[in-house]
Amino acid sequence: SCHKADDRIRMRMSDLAGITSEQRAQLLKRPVLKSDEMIAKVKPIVDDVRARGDAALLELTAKFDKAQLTSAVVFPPFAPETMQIDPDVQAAIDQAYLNIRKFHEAQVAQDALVVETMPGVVCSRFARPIGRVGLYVPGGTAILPSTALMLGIPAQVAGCKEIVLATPPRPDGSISPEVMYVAHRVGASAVLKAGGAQAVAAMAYGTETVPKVDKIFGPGNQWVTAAKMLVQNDTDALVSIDMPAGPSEVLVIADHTANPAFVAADLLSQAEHGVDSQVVLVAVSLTPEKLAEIEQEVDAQAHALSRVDIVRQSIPKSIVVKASSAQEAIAFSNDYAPEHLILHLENAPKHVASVENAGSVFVGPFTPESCGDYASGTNHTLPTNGYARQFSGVNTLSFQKHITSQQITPEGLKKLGPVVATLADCEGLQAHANAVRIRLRANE
Ligand code: HSO
Ligand code: ZN
Repeated sequence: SCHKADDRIRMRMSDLAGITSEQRAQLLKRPVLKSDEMIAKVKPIVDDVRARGDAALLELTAKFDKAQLTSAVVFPPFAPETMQIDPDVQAAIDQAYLNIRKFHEAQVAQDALVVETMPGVVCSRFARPIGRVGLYVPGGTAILPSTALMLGIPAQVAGCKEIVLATPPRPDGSISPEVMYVAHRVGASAVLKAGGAQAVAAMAYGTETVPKVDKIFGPGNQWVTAAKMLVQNDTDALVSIDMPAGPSEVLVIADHTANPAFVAADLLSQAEHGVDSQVVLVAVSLTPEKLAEIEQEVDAQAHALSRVDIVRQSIPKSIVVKASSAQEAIAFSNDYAPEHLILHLENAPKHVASVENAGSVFVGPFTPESCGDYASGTNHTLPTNGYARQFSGVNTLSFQKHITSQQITPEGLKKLGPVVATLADCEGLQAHANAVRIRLRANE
């Protein structure tokens, strides 16, 4: 090939056959998130914004984003010149918008759940939007209008009344027009030109100009994640968060039917996100030749990328894990609980039933993760770091809460009342029992 052997970009090899449980546990590990340390670092920033509001926010934005702003918030209607984008990009955003909207609208339960548990005892449950939400759209090495879509659309579909979209400004004080266009499409009620812990703090507590929100969503760097965790634990802020976030991940399972170029392209699409991206290939009974082909493809495709310098750091930290069957591969994946799982397997759809832990699954050779990242309809804000064991990705329900309700008739109380009174007596809570008996007597 055209480059020197020592310039090869390659993954580390390991084999599930004959490894110890300690070695297996090592393969399942992510880099340690130093959350305590980071929380201590962001605390002064969060406290400063809380205490001094806009003055602190503007100073921190000047310091970290090198942008001199006189005001951190833009309210709609947004000036057309701030949303001027390439017509092809606009058409692509519009198509992505429709698909994501369609999938997220289907997640809304139209009617309240109504169940008569005993004659005359009717219990129900209905959804209401979370009133005010804050959406964090990262800046940094790539502009991410797709993240604005993934957070803004479910907020809009859920019916949130206030949608604050925060994203770090560029040094000239502007926001990328693509992100502004999405803010407009999703009906954002404010765009906050701030990033990092200071943006999270401003949305959690509110400032003179930044509206306070009830829940904060979105991926971000360690500073953003730590700030979200900090404000979530402050009962004065009274704010919740979507989920803890870590570096982006993909686990690809490939067998003899896999196309080496497709597999390599999928691995690299995750590896280019950042130097700490987590990329795992589980190779199911691949011949050494086939494995070598994948490695060559990774190397060759990597060198052609504009972000080769990022990939040069993330790919050598990535691992190839050899497995002897698809079942063994899926079992490993379930233990790893990847953010994204791609199945390059013979009869890929039949294996989906065995998936227990994953943020989102990509089935078959023509389903690249990129489609889910941008435009197929599913959400790309997904649990990382193994949290796919207990968290769902962001979805329409993430922007709602459920209220339960009940109504009992006199006949219903006649049947249910004695049950409740007995349990209240058992717990020694006489007032509870009285609240029932006083009514039973009145109905006699
Ligand atoms: N793969 C990322 C999402 C994204 N990809 C945005 C491209 N743009 C989430 O894990
Ligand atoms: Zn991506």
